[in-house]
Amino acid sequence: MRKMLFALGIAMALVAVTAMSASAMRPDHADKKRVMVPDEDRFSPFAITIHAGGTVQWQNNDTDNHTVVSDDAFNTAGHQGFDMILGANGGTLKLTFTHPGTFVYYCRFHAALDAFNQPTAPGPDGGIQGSDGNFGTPMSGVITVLP
Ligand SMILES: [Cu+2]
Repeated sequence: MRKMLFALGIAMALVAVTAMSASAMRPDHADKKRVMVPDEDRFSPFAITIHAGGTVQWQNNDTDNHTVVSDDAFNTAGHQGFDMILGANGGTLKLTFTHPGTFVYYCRFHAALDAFNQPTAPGPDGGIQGSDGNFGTPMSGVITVLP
């Protein structure tokens, strides 16, 4: 009987440890946010805030390819040198941010950085001129990662 109780105790402890590690691997409380590219050259919303451990998914609902590029000059949230294609017609990208900081990004097809690391619109060479005569705003966004 005593042996059986000991075995039962071990089994219960194993169940408890398994349950604890499963919940640690599956942080259901972590932020999961989405940035959409509508059928035009912009990220929506422009700015989002998550907590460390959270995930952001980009989805491109435009008929053109776009990119998510983050320049190390102002990226303090990790994923240094990030430069990925966000494919047309539903393409997705997902990033998990493990520590606080800012992830400033742009689309290299529809924005560029000037000599001072300021995003600029593509202008007459690559931009599409609107009826107001402007060549749009640089396609960019920012993710703020809080502790
Ligand atoms: Cu783009």
